[in-house]
Amino acid sequence: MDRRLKVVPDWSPEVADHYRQAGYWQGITFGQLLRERAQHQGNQLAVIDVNHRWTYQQLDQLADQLTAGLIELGIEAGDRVVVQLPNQAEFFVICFALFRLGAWPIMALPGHRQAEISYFCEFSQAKAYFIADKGVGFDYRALARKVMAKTTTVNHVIVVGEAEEFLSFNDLLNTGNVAAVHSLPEPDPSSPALLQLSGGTTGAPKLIPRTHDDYIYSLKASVDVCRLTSRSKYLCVLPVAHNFPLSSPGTLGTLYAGGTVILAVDTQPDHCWRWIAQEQVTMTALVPPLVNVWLHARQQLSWDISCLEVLQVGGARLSPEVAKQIQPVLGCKLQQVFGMAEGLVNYTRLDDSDEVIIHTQGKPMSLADEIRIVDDNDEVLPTGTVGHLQTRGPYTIQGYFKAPEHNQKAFTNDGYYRTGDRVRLTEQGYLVVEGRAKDQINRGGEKVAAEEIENYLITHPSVQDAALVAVADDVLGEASCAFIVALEATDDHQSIAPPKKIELKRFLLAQGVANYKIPDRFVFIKQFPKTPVGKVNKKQLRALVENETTPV
Ligand code: OOB
Repeated sequence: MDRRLKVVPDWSPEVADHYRQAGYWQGITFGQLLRERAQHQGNQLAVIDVNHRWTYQQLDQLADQLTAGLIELGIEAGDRVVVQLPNQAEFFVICFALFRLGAWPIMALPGHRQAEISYFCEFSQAKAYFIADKGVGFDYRALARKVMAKTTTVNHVIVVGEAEEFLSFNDLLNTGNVAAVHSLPEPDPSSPALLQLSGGTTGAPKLIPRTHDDYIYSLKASVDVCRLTSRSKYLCVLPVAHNFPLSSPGTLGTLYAGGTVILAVDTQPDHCWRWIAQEQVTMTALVPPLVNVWLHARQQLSWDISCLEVLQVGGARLSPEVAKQIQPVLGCKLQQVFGMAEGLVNYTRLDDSDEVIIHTQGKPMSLADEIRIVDDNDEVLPTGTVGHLQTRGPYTIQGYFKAPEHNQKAFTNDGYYRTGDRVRLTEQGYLVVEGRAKDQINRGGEKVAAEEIENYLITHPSVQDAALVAVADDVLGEASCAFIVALEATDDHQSIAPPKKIELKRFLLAQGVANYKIPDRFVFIKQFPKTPVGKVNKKQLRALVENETTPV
């Protein structure tokens, strides 16, 4: 059987054996990992946030208590559970409890709204949904009410904080039989530990099954490259569930190394630098737009952040001009990170030359990563030529969860993932990201699938057609621009007036679409330019805005 057609596509037995024999896959689970850390360095601080300072032993104990509570609720191995929390310590209790049970957390982002969350629940048939009561001016219980009004599968909403009519996280910690947790069967390390979210290129978001074996290996390799130790202190500024701050090496990598994770609730320098100075943070990670904010703040703020050794930047293109300023202005080393939730992560190395650190996006973290750069016909190109990046390896998935048709397009017959990125390889084997072939907008690290938003827009009664494209933006790097062909008022459609921008924004928000996916600009156009094969010519649309030949 074609492995891409499976519900959870996996590696062939031969390849899996090889990854085990070679020591990439260690055959351990996340539950065991935390238990081991708790036994050997129980008193070391594991997670810090504004309200908590938990040691490894406390985190381990809380994870056991929650596992016991989840058993009482009937959550079992293989069940899916949507987790949507801002950066707070309970996130790790929830994840490790689900890891221990063998249930699969779906890593929703705090910015997701009804459209995304309902889709995750229904598509994955999730049994439970974890939220915080409130976060940055938003009440997640109100969102949960909307989700619950429609869902056919979710039985439990569990709230960290004031639960109102839902289940309280704190109560759940004290309801189960903790002794029973110790006799739970250990999940198979080759089974999924979690479902990550894809940046997406299609109408429906894709879920990425990451196994205990593959994800733990990606932590180990990241920790080696980034030289994390039990003395490392990692400040998590980006949303914790995202693959970059979660695993590259991020928070889970820091816990793998036995270090301390500090969770920031705000990305602003004043808040983050206070943490850095107070906790003697050694490493953190940002997306490019935040780097600019931090660089500009340096003049005004006098926090001593000299303890910060490494600033990782990734998720979107970092310009060499900005890259150059990091060491002189912030006083720490830059590490560029080019990764993807599907697997492959590239890092510049800490001892690379300035030339490499400033001008490339790094090289694969593992010798077992296989990469190739190909033309439109999948033919391998000579070194130095820009082409499509394809990859496979011990921590790059073989297919998305429950997406057989899409998998046949997104993965080659020989198991390579088509990343959709256009890159070139330098003589020294480093990758430079030159562009993108996938139909996606990268809003400063936040990914928007064009088709998803176009599908919503064309359901508006006065929209005939819609095309979402990326346009250059000084702050975000890229912003999203929706081109709209309005439905002409004909005899049959007398009542239809051309829509206004604000109306379309409200329309999308009313559909429950996350804020960051709302187009930054709208441009009305009579008809779309077409390519020779009759597709919408997005390149030409982009040029219209960039040359400002159309009033925006
Ligand atoms: C990370 O993961 P995703 O899944 O949100 O997005 C992956 C895509 C890549 O395919 C590429 O198009 C873009 O984001 N990207 C970059 C980049 N890092 C990611 N484009 C240019 N330069 C970079 N440095 O974004 C992600 C996952 C793990 C580690 C780091 C980033």
